[in-house]
Amino acid sequence: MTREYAGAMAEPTIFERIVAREIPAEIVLEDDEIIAFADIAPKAELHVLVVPKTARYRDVVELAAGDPDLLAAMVRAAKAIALERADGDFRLVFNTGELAGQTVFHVHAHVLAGADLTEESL
Ligand code: D5M
Repeated sequence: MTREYAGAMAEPTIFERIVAREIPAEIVLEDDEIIAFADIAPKAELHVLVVPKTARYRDVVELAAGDPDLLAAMVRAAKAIALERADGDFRLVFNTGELAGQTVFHVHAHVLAGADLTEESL
C-alpha cells in the first residue's frame, strides 16, 4: 500500500493494517474511499468504526479542512449502517486528540446505535 501522509516514516496504524487485510476485522461496509468495521470493544449494541482508507488525515479537523467531501461520505456511510443494522438513529463520535481519548491517529468515526443509547446521553 502506498503511504501518502506527512508522517510516512511512522508505523502504519492498526486501521491501515485492516485496510491492507494484514489483520482481520468484521467489515460491514466498504467502497473505494471508506471501510467500516465492528469496534473491537463495543460501547453500544451497534458500534462500528467508519474509516477513510487514506491515512492522510489524523483527525476530523484535518479531514474537514482537507477533504470535506470525504467527511460527508463518512456521515452518509454512518447513516446507511444505522439504517441497515439498527433503527436508523445513531450517535457519531470523533475523539479528537489524546486528551479526548483518541488512541488511533487515523481519522475515524464511532457509529453508536441501539436501544441502550437512550440510557445515557451527552
Ligand atoms: O478509538 C479507537 C477505537 O479502535 C477503539 O474504540 C478500539 C478500536 N480498535 C482498536 N483496534 C481495533 C481492531 N483491531 N479492530 C477493531 N477495532 C479496534 P479512539 O477514538 O481512537 O479511542
